[in-house]
Amino acid sequence: MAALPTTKHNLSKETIKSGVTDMLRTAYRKTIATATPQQIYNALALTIKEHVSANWLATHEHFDKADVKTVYYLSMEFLMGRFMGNAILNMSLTNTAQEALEELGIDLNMIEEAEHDPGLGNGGLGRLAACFLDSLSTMGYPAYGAGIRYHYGIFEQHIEDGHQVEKPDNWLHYGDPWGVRREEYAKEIKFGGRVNAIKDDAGEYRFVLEGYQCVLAVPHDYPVVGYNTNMVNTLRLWDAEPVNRFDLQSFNEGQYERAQEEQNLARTLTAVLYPADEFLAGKELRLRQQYFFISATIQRVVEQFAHKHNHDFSKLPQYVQFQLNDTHPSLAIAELMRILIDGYFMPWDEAWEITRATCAYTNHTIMSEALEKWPIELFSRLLPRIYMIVEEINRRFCQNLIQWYGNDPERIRNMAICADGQVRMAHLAIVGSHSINGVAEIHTNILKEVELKDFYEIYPDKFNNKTNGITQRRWLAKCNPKLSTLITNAIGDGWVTDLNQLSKLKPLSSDAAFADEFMTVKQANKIALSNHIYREHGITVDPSSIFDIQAKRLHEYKRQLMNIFYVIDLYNTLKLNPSLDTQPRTFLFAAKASASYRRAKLIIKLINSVADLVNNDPAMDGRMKVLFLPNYRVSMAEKLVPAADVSQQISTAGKEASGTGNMKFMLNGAITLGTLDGANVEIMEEVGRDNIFIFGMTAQEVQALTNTGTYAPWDLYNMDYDIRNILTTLINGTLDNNHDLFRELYEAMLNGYGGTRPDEYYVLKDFAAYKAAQEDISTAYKDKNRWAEMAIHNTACAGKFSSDRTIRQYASEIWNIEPVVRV
Ligand code: 26Q
Repeated sequence: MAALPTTKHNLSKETIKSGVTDMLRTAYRKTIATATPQQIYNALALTIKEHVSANWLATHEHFDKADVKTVYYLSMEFLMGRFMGNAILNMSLTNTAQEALEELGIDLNMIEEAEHDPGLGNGGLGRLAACFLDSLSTMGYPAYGAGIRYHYGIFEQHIEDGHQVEKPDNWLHYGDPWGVRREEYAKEIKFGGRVNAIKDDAGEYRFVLEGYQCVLAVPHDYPVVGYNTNMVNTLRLWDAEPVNRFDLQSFNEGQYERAQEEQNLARTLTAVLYPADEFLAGKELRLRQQYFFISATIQRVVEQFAHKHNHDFSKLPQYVQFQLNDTHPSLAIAELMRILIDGYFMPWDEAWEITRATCAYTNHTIMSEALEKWPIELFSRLLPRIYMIVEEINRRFCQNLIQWYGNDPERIRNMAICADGQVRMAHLAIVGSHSINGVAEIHTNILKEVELKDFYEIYPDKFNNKTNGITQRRWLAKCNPKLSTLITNAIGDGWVTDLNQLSKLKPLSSDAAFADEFMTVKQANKIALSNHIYREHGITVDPSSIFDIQAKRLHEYKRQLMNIFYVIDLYNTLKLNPSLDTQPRTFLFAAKASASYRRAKLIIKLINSVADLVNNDPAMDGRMKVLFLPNYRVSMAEKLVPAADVSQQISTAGKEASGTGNMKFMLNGAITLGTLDGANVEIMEEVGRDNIFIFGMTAQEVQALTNTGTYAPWDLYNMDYDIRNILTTLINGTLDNNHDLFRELYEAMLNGYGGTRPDEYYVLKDFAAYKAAQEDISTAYKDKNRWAEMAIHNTACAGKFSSDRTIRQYASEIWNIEPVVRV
């Protein structure tokens, strides 16, 4: 395969300086002295983008010439985090940029902080997509990310009187320096209407949509700069625009209302990201969003392929792979069928074979609430031709089932794509893909053995595991420069592109001098976080206390409730026994709750009420502090991760598909306090049982207990003094004046409330084990040498969790794609 042309990153200090000053003058009529940090940020970003653009162009010219196989990562979410610092790091421009700005009298860090953190995702699934793009570029795989250019990202979380309040996140407000609008590739997307069947000359039926609504999908391209490579991939985010700014024809035909409708559709379609994760909000607009970016992407890919390969679509799977990030993009299967059949008159069987060989599906959850199902009424009204195709896929699939199993109506109803008045997107994704993967060993096993058992039986070869990973460029090199430098001084910088090299640190975990330096870095990071917290919230935290962090979306299965219960327990204990010798702790929480998830929001209020109680009690000074840090996002994670001593990964076993925060914390030398769930299991395998705090029921035990239906939290209440005391604190006025605010949580634990089973996520069941593990941690922390050894060992064992490893496995085991040669 032809090599990528060499284009060196030769941006000089002087070029950066003149670029910034010129840009400030042209764009804002400002000088360095008078420009705002935002303006300087934009000027610097544009300067760097201009430089990136040369490589970006060259990369795509090369792709075109060499006719490379390309992977399209289809995702409703890309949680990219700030662009600029990452681009600077990956292009090895950190020193140059720092010096250039210094000579202009500006601090680069301050300018980096001026970049709005684009929140085009909810949590793990969106951030995984971003890590994958970084790895794809760094390792030289031709790839596109394809998604939606939401005008408003995940809401800004404010805390008012302890409650979560959502405010719009207008990330485009100060401009969009990294995006390139590419009108020339715009595509029309059709909704609604009627399908007309017309017989063609050969007597074949052709299906034509009439009376539809139409919007224009316009791509905005963002560069994905890899580390130390001249290859630049593309994140293509589609934005909606009216087909005709003012539809004269419709106006003249008296269809003014239709034109108005289309204007409104365009405005609302890409307005907001749905702020729900693992929590179904089955709204029409979401289905529209899905079809919008899928249809645009597939249309463009097929058109480009047809042009290049002379319409020989049998080769499509050899050149194109679509990876579906959960079921959200699974309309891709039906849309590809539609285009091949209606657009290129391909027979069904041929189109089906090509489609299946081109699509692959990743499952990210076993929470049944998150499984996407659409009412047939809605689906067929909004996407009538797509529905016909889905129906036909379903009909043929059910026919096969009858062949394989005989007439077993129960089984067929369970496995069908269309049943009970709904379209089940997971079933469509499974049937229409050549690969189905889970995101950690235990998760994939649960899919095979429980959740998707029936499908595994008929398609055993399609199922495979791809344990998640994270990019060490953002999650160590960028966010923790002090630790990076220490590691590089010890073992060289090979780890930046080969994380397994961290294992060279293993012997150093018992080296006193290295351990000292390692813990000095940790301490410095804790001080930096403390200073940040003081600046933002006026609260002082003690950097010598244990920094115990749980940062992730708020969900009952993640059990933030268990964490805050332990805080209440510790408070109760210290009140009763003030002279108790405990290790000072700072409990840090950060989490957004889905806007419509009432109980999750109540848990946030509870955390804040407990924080008020504890932090305002002078008896707790120097003993414990509790903080809820508002508006968790990628840029906040970058501050928390380097400063953590303890990483809380405490989901009910069997519920967290993988988790990726667990990997970020471990990489930065935090010790995991966790259940045997998701990737925690594999973290334990890597670090060994002595370097992690594991507690609680296993997934099998949870499954078994759930199946017996005998779990009775009242027994625990009656037998366990701690539990009784904690639950009483919820309702006795200690935390709120009206006594009833947290009654729902009390009821949910003991009796079930609002349709949930009593203590559905086994918080009380696992509590004693959790408390014991927390006490083990306090004891362990006292032995500074042992703790340092554990911390270093965790970093040293993080090699497996690089997204580079994950992507290499996707590339060889699912996509069958080779990297472009690097020069
Ligand atoms: C579905 C329907 C309607 C509206 C929203 C949704 C929706 C949106 C987002 C459903 C799920 C999500 C996000 C899921 C997610 O982030 N899952 C996480 O994926 C990570 C990456 O694989 C795993 O590490 C986590 O364990 C998993 O929870």
